[in-house]
Amino acid sequence: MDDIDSPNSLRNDQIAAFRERGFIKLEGVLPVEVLDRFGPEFSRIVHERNTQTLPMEERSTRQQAFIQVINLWKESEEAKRFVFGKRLARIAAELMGTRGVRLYHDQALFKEAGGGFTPWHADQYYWPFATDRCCTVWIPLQDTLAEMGPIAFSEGSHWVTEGRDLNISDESEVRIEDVLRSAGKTTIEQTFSRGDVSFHYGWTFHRAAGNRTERDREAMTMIYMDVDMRMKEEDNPHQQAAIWCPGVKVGEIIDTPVTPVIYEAVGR
Ligand SMILES: O=C(O)CCC(=O)C(=O)O
Repeated sequence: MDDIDSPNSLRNDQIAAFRERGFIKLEGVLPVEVLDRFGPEFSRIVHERNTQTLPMEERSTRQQAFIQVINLWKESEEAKRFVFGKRLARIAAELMGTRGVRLYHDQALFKEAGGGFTPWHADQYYWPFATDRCCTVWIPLQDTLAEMGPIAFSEGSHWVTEGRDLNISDESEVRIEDVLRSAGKTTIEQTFSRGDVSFHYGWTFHRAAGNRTERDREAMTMIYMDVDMRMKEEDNPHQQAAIWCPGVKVGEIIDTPVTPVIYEAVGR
């Protein structure tokens, strides 16, 4: 009923589309029973750990965009069960063409009722990774129509290098929008039903509209990296390698107790 480990086969054209476009939305990957089981646990943890108490109008753009809680897997066995599930991890490995994936971290992104837009950014800006074999799975916990602010991607933007050095901010929204317009890129915003998920590469530019409804838009995410990912020199203060890759030296595989292997293909 609530299986999160069994394989979900991908077609070759889906893998090709992911690599070409930089993202893919996959329908019905998780049974709704899984969301019924784990969704309330994620909400519980987010509301318990949330420290944001400012009224919306007094917050920065980033603070208006979402409540962010990292590494729910460390908070409860139930959350860990989901985050360590093999189904999504295997899809990530197959999309990226790696022999397996490690978890970098998970994070819940709850866009509150009336919450603001998520500015354009690329996630890999925040990670000290030597290659681009990393991705995020975005898992909405409810049906997500356009007015709730589903994640939206710039098609083929993982090839665009300008704008990669921008922290998520008002500046990134304006400058990356400009870069993508000049490059002739198209923004793809799709609605999600419960059970649908999307994957995007670390360098794929994405954003989300504000939540114009009276209900929170709850999303869970996991960041996967190539099982053989090596650490590079930090190139901005947000990467905080000492915290996220404890004990790892530049050039070494990010093999630590907090970056566990979630899926590895056997016999390859
Ligand atoms: O949920 C959002 O509003 C943004 C999602 C995002 O930036 C991500 O999953 O990498």
